[in-house]
Amino acid sequence: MATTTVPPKKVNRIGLELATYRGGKTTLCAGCGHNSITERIIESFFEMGVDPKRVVKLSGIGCSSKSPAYFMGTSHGFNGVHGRMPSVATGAMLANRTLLPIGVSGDGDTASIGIGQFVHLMRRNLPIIYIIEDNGVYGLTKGQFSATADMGAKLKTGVINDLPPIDTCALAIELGATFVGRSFSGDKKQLLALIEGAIAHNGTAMLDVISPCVTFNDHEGSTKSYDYVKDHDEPLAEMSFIPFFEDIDVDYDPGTATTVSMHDGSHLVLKKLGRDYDPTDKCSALRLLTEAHEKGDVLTGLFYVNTERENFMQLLNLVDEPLATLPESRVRPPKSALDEVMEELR
Ligand SMILES: Cc1ncc(C[n+]2csc(CCOP(=O)(O)OP(=O)(O)O)c2C)c(N)n1
Ligand code: SF4
Ligand SMILES: [Mg+2]
Repeated sequence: MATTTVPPKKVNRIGLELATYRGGKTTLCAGCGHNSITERIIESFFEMGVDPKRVVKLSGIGCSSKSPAYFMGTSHGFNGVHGRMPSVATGAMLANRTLLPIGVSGDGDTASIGIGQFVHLMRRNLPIIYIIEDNGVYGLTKGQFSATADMGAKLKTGVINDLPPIDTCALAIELGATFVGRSFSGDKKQLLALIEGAIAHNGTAMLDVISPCVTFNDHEGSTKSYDYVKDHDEPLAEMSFIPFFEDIDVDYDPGTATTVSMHDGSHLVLKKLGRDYDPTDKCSALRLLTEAHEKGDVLTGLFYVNTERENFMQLLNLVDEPLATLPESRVRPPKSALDEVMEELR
């Protein structure tokens, strides 16, 4: 009798299957861009061989902020108040710097109610992967314009947006984030390379991912619809990510590609698409974004990377061990130290 052999399931470099990186079943609308981003997060953490037990998932409020429930079900997680994920993330990292934090936010959560928290997170360069699932509307509360909606964009009801958008990438670069890019939920290859690069980065990695809301913002007149982004997407470069545990064997003409070495030994290879561009030049990144806005292009790719700047943990000169698990004898000043302070105040 013929025996059927079941092929072994693929495991990553730490012996885990892709299924380990999944979470609960999505409750978002079928076709929502946020679901595609979840898939890319699952694949990238699997491919990179990140231990889910090291990961902390953080979010605020919105359809986007529900996403962490749908990936890495065995990781730590905290669903904060609307727009307040950055302070929760900062606290978590101060308590345990050995964690790998991934924050998922929405354009409303980040660019409206949470903008004050966002700007301070960016300027601190906290080591975190911060993803904005950007659909230009408040999806959860039935599709009002958000602050990233383009001027002239039209709602289904016919209402026209007459305010200029906030470009979260330009803002993040200006403020000090050190790995900043934009992608589209429908561009699997580019988004995967960007998230893998973000995992390898040792500072704030801010990715604004255009993610159409099929229920409230996918019609003609919207500038965040699948059709509009497909027609106007201008990728800066063709991106590939080579993790530190794979040999770098790239055959390219140095005039046409740039390699970015990440702190963990991984590499991002950016093959130019007609444009001369240096992703380590902050001024040219800001100029490019301004020009793209003027032309109505949706520029995507890695706009800016700086692997040299100290992150928040290094700046604070924290000990390597998590503060949360240090014994009291190491976190509490002895009585003699307090007596000394009291003496100085006399
Ligand atoms: C303090 C507070 N204010 C307002 C709300 C109502 N509210 C819930 S989600 C949301 C906006 C969500 O938009 P976004 O972050 O873009 O997420 P999306 O649903 O589009 O993914 C608002 C205003 C709230 N929950 N809490
Ligand atoms: S309302 Fe929009 S953003 Fe929310 S789940 Fe549905 S498609 Fe996605
Ligand atoms: Mg939104």
